[in-house]
Amino acid sequence: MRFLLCVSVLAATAVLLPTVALAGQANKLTAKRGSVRATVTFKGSSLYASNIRITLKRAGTTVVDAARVRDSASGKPTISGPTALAVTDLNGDGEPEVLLDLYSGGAHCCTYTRIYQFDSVYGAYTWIDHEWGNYPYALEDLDRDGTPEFWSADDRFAYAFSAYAFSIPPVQILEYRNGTMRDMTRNYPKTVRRDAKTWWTLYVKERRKPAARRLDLRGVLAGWAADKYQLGEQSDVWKTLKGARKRGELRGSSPWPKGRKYLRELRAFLAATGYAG
Ligand SMILES: [Ca+2]
Ligand SMILES: [Ca+2]
Repeated sequence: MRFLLCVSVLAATAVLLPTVALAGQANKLTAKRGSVRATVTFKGSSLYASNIRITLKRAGTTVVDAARVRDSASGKPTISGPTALAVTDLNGDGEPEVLLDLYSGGAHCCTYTRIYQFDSVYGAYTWIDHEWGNYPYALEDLDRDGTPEFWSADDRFAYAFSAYAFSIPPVQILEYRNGTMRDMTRNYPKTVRRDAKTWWTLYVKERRKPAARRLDLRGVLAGWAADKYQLGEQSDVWKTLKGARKRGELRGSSPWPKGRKYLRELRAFLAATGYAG
């Protein structure tokens, strides 16, 4: 139930973000691992910040000196609020990376992580941004190999088959390798099976309730189906979904598809998002 808890918290993301200070007040985040020390300063709060600057020191040398944190696309100084800073070795090469979490506003959108990686050839830091969308992440060494994975949920399922509140996203596990984030969810079947079980339990509990008082089962079953696909159990999915349609469980409000149309669109969606591959 851990992830269910995690997801249920998400609707209040904006409220839960660590805040706050009075506008104009200077704030500071620091983190350190091994020889790498990171400092972020900003004015305002983690909801709306200005003058965000980052300093990265490595082995006693200042590599990035109070540089403005800029938007990757526009190059303009970002106003995304810094919410967390961490230093950890993401790929097990002995060199710690720096993770800066930023929140760019909105109730259901958008948190992203900027990952700074040291380039030993140029003696400088480069970065990538990874968008999380509606769902948070946790860094956890799921396979206990000494390097952490990003444990989150697939944001493409938000609003896909039901309203946001009933959208159930399947678990998504990402690894940072060679300067990019890679979806490695299929390599973690135990975690996926636990996630599938969570959504199945929720479905069974909800379908017993009168239609007017239960969650939109279309959203719950979509997330469960994606987990089952990751486990190679597609035939279970369609057997269950066809039964659900016959029992009238795939009805609900528009504009989301219902009945047979739901089955068709979910099948196409799972293929388009790479679950069927
Ligand atoms: Ca590293
Ligand atoms: Ca690991």
